[in-house]
Amino acid sequence: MTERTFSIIKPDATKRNLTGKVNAVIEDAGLRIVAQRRIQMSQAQAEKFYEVHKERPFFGELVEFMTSAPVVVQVLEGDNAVAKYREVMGATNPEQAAEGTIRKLFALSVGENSVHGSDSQDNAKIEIAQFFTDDQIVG
Ligand code: RTP
Ligand code: MG
Repeated sequence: MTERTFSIIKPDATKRNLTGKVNAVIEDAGLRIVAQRRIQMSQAQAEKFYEVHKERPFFGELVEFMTSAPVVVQVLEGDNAVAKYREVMGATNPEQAAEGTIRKLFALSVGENSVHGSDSQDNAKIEIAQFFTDDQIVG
């Protein structure tokens, strides 16, 4: 089933000029980038986006990292896009990520792990709406 997921190319990747290389892996996997914008996340935006993790010990570090440099926010479309993109991203910890995944190829550590992808269709809808209006998504 064609669906959409939300992606962020994180600061460690934008700082190393890897946006195009990450996008090539996304497109080679059959996902279509149907919206994309480079932004500097504010502290409030990052805190809201990662609200589910606010009690976790790494929350402060995570917000600091996500606001440390520009990020690229994206909407990806394709067959089973949510699950497919999680597969393409690889495990949260790059040491456990499978060969050929974005995190295996590019991530520096469990914190600086190059990309975010929604973990469910419900969260994908919520996350997309935080950064894009419907008319900004062109499928
Ligand atoms: P994401 O939400 O960014 O797509 O990553 P994920 O689902 O694979 O991982 P999640 O458990 O949702 O954690 C969100 C992000 O928090 C950072 N993190 N740091 N220092 C740590 O132990 C730690 N654990 C998680 C990572 O940047 C992770 O992607
Ligand atoms: Mg997550």
